[in-house]
Amino acid sequence: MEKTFLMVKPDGVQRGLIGEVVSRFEKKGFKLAAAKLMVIPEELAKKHYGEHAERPFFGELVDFITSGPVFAMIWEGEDVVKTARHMMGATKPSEAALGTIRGDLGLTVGKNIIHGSDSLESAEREINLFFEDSSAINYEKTSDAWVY
Ligand code: FUP
Repeated sequence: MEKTFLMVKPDGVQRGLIGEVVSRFEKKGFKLAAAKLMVIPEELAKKHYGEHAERPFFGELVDFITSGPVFAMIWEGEDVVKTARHMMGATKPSEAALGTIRGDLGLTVGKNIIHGSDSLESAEREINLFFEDSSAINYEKTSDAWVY
């Protein structure tokens, strides 16, 4: 089954939105395969956001994402990468549709509550960066029979 990497960013953790975010993906029917509360080391943050290394906001981005705990997760399900991106909403909360996480709960592009992989390739890369091979739990979710 397809997997993606999602992360409640430091603003979401501080605002008490872990449960809200997890709840949306649970209700949609996706399966949580791994989760951990962690403070991202600077080196990992730089690798994770490597594609933005030349952008003017890179320093701020790394400072922000390492500024406090994040809640890192692996979620599984049919088309989870693309569907999770829809559920997150556009990068800028001012452009994110209502009903999405960023559209409902965010105000600024920097503090936009959630990160989610933008392709199958980045999902694999980010899962490998944040989780050990063995940490995704393979289990049967009985409600899956009612989702698929
Ligand atoms: P997204 O995939 O929607 O998280 O967006 P990007 O990968 O394009 O950007 C990653 C993060 O960089 C965003 F969550 C917020 C930050 N960012 C800025 O701070 N300023 C910008 O102009 C663009 C992105």
